[in-house]
Amino acid sequence: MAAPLPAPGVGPPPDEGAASGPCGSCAAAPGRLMRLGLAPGRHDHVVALAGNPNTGKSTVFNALTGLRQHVGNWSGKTVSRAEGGFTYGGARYRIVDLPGTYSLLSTSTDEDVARDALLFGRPDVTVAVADATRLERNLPLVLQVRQITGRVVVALNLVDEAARHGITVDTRHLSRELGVPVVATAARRGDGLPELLAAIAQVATTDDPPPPLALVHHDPALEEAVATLAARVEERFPGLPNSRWVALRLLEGDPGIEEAVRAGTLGELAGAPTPEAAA
Ligand SMILES: Nc1nc2c(ncn2[C@@H]2O[C@H](COP(=O)(O)OP(=O)(O)OP(=O)(O)O)[C@@H](O)[C@H]2O)c(=O)[nH]1
Ligand SMILES: [Mg+2]
Repeated sequence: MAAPLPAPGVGPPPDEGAASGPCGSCAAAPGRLMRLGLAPGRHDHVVALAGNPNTGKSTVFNALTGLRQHVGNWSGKTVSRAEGGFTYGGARYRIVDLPGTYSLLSTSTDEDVARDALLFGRPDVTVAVADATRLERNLPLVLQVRQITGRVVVALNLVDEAARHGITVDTRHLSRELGVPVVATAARRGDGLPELLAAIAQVATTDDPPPPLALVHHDPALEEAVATLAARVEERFPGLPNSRWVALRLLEGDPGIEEAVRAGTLGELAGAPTPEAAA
């Protein structure tokens, strides 16, 4: 296991390729982090940080990249996506810090940024950062993320705060229930980040991720409507992931998704050709 990471946010952001991690000269060794700052260019894996507002996403982002995304004790600090990089175990990662969101069913513009990145950006790993002191409020988003992908790691953050309130979370049980790794972290002081990195690397490289949690409907009429509509969505937006999710939103009358379908921009979110371009 790698040594604990030093506290994040000390010193200026490193230059591209410069090492600021605990083992700058041995980035290719397994279990070692090298922070790459902005790190444009090639990468092996993309990691997205998702979660409710104020759960510590930017704190994790800063610790892994050496960058200094705004961190503060109020919700809604991150309003657009920020990207940085690190290497770990010889692989190069691009990591995306997203605005906090309570739901992928969206909402506000900030939340749309997060929703679109998660649903249509197809990250290799989604790290769902959850607040251990308010787990019940954080789990709906974690479950929604699990419904779109099995390539998920849950960072159960703020466990230091939780401990102060006498709260402990059975991470093993939670991991079993969700079917993905759950790692306890106190990101502000670097606790659990080596374990989080190991879980990210494992999920990024596995050939056999668990399937997304099923969007099951017990009403056969609804199931048929979802299947029919999903097929139409796929036809109109070839290559669009999560067409069943889109179909459900359309049936619910989600105005943002309706507009993206009507304007033909839904495909662009996935990097797929627009219907016009594909025609
Ligand atoms: N005690 C404690 N505080 C933490 C921990 N992680 C982050 N914080 C603090 O929690 C607050 C929110 O952290 P951020 O990283 O800005 O949270 P965020 O999820 O990016 O917030 P938004 O961008 O608004 O969604 C800051 O004051 C951090 O210093 C932790 O593990 N323990
Ligand atoms: Mg943030």
